[in-house]
Amino acid sequence: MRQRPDAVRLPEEAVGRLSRQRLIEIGVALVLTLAALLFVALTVWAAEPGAIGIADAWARPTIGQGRTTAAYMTIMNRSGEDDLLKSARAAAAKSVELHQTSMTADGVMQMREVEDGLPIAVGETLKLEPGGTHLMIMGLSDSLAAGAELALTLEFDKAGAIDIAVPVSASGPDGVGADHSHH
Ligand SMILES: [Cu+2]
Repeated sequence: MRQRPDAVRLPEEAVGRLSRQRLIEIGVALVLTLAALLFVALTVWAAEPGAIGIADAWARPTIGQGRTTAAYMTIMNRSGEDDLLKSARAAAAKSVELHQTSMTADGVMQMREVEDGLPIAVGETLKLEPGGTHLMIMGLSDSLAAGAELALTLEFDKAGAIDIAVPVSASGPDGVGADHSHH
């Protein structure tokens, strides 16, 4: 027996209604998922003020009775505006200075304090590394041994204060600075 076109269309419409309903359900599920993702994203964003990223931080162990050391790290400015690392401090130290190492004309390594802070433009990465710019940590209340952690606070012009825990290690995460000849 030949089916009339009408008889064929009816079940199709039923299927059509079903899938529309399913589409709405999927749509609602998607919206809820997106809302959840957005919430997570906003939470992460809030935990990273100004979206300044800090990676590969490390500080040298102190030597003997010395209570001075240097800390290094990579700072990425993923925020939407230029920023400036103004200063740093540590509860365990009397002072933390921003230092720049340079070579004099006669080949002597010198460190000088960076008075006006370290600018980091949008999208730029600032590397604090042995032989270059570093944080000089002075007047530590105790020695720092490899394996310990040093709590530091970085003060940015726009992003404000960012607390980091700096692992104490004889060399950086990628093995840099293992020799002790300079800061
Ligand atoms: Cu220094």
